[in-house]
Amino acid sequence: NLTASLTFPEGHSLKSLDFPVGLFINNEYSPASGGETIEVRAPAFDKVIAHVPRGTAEDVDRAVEAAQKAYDTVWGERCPGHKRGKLLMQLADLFEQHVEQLASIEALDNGKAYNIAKAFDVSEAAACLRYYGGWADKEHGKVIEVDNSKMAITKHEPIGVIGQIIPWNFPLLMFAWKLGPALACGNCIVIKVAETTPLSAFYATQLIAKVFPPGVVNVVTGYGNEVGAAISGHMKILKVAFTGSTLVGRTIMQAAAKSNLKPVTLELGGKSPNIIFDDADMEQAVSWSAFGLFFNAGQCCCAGSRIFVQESIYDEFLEKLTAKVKSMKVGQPFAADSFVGPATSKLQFDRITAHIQSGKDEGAKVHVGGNRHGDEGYFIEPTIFTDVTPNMRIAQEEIFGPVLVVQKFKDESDVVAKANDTMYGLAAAIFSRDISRAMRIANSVHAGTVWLNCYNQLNSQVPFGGFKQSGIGRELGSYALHNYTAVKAIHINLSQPNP
Ligand code: TXE
Repeated sequence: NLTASLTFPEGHSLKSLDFPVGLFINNEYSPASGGETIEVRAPAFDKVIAHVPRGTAEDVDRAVEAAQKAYDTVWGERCPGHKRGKLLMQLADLFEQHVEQLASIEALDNGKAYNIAKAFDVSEAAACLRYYGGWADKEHGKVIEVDNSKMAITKHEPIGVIGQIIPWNFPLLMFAWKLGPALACGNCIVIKVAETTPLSAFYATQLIAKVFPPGVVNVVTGYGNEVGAAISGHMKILKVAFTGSTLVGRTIMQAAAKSNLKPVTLELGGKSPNIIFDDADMEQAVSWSAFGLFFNAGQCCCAGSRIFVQESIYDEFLEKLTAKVKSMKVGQPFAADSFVGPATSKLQFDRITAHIQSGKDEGAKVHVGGNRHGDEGYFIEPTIFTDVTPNMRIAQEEIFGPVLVVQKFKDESDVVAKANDTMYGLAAAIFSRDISRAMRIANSVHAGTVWLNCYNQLNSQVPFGGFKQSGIGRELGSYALHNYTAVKAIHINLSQPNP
């Protein structure tokens, strides 16, 4: 049965939704070659809501063939940039027209609040596609002056068939971040969505089929060590882009090296420092800091999971942060005022609770929370740890849940050393009214993104990616286009005789 039939809780504007969930190859749906399926669960209710194909290496081969055929016949340089751009913008429009359906699926499948999925995930996904639609006819090469007897030019060509692998924390948004630049540059795609949250992408394939020729975008669902491994080790996939754990990022790079040396971009984990100086606007710093960690229940790669507060304001900040965190509503995705949703899967719930236990065992103090919330679904109480030392697991490892670690610092050099004491380098934030101080720290922290007096700000126009073990390459902005173009240099002899 290649259909998902979702029903939504009473009171929600949408009652039910049916849509296809087969492997999406050549704009058609099919079961997995092995005939097996994977259960998809709603984490807020802990119940099975759909079954999707458990794709195989053979299915990836079929998707690659479809993508190659589309690339050789209708896409790549055969479809001019302005036309590719128009199609991307049409898809953006369709995302917006289907915002209610897409956000409802996201809320059920991932557990995030419907209102947030609508205002953020789906809107930003559409904005991203539209932004890259604008780039599709603007990624030009150069004319390079050498001497009068010859001319050299560069062309920015598409790479060909590319592979992409995405996680479950922002299922539709990550899908758009990957599709946008790759399609704008003229590549064909084989993408694996996360096995836990595949449904919004499946709904989106119906919209893709309305806009793009068959084979341009192919979606293969399945497990990482099956479909993901087949993509990253494929001889005919010429580039792979991945978002997920640092551990799997390493595996992807090894598979790329062992197969055809395909270039790799990786957007991996983080343990991002959020630094509060004594001259910060206290109310704003508290509010952004709570948002910086608890947004998406802490399941953000750039989550501000290590807060450093200057000694003299530590007590006041902690008191206000505690009040703010206690006021955040933990709840069902379809309740209007929910802010903190559940962990997206049982596996993640178990990983987060194990981290909380390790904090308790290693002697940190649970200042707020620290337990499961309720008895239905994978909810965890928003948690703050204090009395943390830098070597504790909760201070070093990415928890990827609603768990915050608050520490004190003395002065600028102390906090820079503490902030950089991590293998990660994805993001950092600084709260201060002194722009010179804020910029000094911004220049000193090892992070691909630095927010001054705000947190979790992401725009399609602005590059995003990690230093150190947080990744390789940049997504978003014009920077992401470099991941998806092959530069060709052409030398034209005008009058130079062979000596
Ligand atoms: O990640 P995985 P998981 C971090 C976060 C989280 C931890 C584990 O700390 O707690 O990772 O989450 C596919 N070859 N992030 O286990 O396994 C997998 O099917 C190819 C941070 O979910 O990395 C899925 O599609 N692919 C992060 C995707 O990789 C493989 C977002 C991500 O899953 C594979 C998610 C393999 N061998 C987790 N194994 C971020 N940067 O935002 C798995 N996959």
